[in-house]
Amino acid sequence: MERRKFIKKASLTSLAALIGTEIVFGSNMLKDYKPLALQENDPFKLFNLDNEMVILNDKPWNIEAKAHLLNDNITPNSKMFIRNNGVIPEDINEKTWTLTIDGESVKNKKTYTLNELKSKFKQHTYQLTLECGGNGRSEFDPPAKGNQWTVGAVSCATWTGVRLKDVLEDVGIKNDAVYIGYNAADTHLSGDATKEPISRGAPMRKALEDETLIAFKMNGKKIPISHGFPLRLVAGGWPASVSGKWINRISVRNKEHDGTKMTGTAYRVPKNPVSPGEKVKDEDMKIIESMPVKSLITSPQSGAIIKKGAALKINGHAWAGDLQVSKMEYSIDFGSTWTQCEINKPVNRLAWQHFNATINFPKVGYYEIWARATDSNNMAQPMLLPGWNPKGYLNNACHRIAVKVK
Ligand SMILES: Nc1nc2c(c(=O)[nH]1)N[C@H]1C(S)=C(S)[C@@H](COP(=O)(O)O)O[C@H]1N2
Ligand SMILES: [Mo]
Repeated sequence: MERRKFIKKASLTSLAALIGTEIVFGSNMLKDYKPLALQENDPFKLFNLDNEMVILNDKPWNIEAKAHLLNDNITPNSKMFIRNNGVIPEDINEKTWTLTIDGESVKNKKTYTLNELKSKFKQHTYQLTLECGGNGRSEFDPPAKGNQWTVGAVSCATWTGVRLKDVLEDVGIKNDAVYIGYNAADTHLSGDATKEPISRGAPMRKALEDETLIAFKMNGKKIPISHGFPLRLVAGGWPASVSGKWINRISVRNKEHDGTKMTGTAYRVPKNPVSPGEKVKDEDMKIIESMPVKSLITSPQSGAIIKKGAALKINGHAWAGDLQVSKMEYSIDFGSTWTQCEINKPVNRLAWQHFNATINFPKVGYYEIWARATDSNNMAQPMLLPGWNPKGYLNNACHRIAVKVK
């Protein structure tokens, strides 16, 4: 008879992290036993999410917020979208976790433990906007394959870590460096260990920005497993796919990084406008860099009933990739006329900005409130859908909510 195999300590630790507390007699669990709390596979318990979050996919987990859930200035963990390309790694042990910096353009390849990173380099904290390149995909026609994000694949949390540029300075960068690329511990959905779910990166100018972090804290605590514990890259303002979760390696490349999902239609859009449904050649596509200007009305919730004669306060956030939002407006007449909102300066570069306005409606009836942000280069959001592209990226159309005055 086969000997009973008990669960390994490392697995126990990550199971406990998923459940959110110690499994007291966990060492008695057989190797393949799955605790009931996880058998139910309830993502709300699993990831401690707000129960209004919307599951788009469970293999892999892809979960988005609704607009009104994002009303906080700083996105709490429970309301932060989750986007995975593969399987969340198990057996994460922060004591033995390392980050290797290598690549053709590194002078001295080095491997750091988490403690070395934390003690050797100065720590910085920023609020950083992360939006999935595919946020808004559900509106494109013909539809694009992939998760049908509506508006909720965006967040602005507080991230703490060390600057990638300080670490790169420590290893020394050769003159021919053009790009960094990350590798991470998540695994391919097929189970094929030779395949990676994703390995993206950014050109040196983004890698070397002050706000580009190798982060180990989110909202003041250890990063939740679903968001990249114990270590993730955070490059605010760019498609969030650049912000690699569970990273164990960053390579400094002497060419554009060619990892999984850097080529073809992945996170790339046509260089020139194409007609909907058109096939686009590889060489006519370009990598998405800074995200376009966009905004979200987070209060009231669409469908609100307003009392006749009462003024309505609206609130929301606006962001503009690497740029700032310089103007925020709303319209209640389907975009014929626009009125300015009040908008704050960002807390730091690449943090989203908060706006508000007080609206008086002329009479009872149905209205739509449309919100439009303009960036510091004077580019405004399109009122409706922007240019079609094969994978349905970069939909920055004006957010619209419906209200009734009764
Ligand atoms: N290792 C790894 N990093 C990753 C991903 C992934 O699947 N694996 N998904 C990327 C994508 S496409 C997005 S939009 C963001 C989502 O970050 P979040 O789940 O913390 O919100 O993580 C990025 N980093
Ligand atoms: Mo994404």
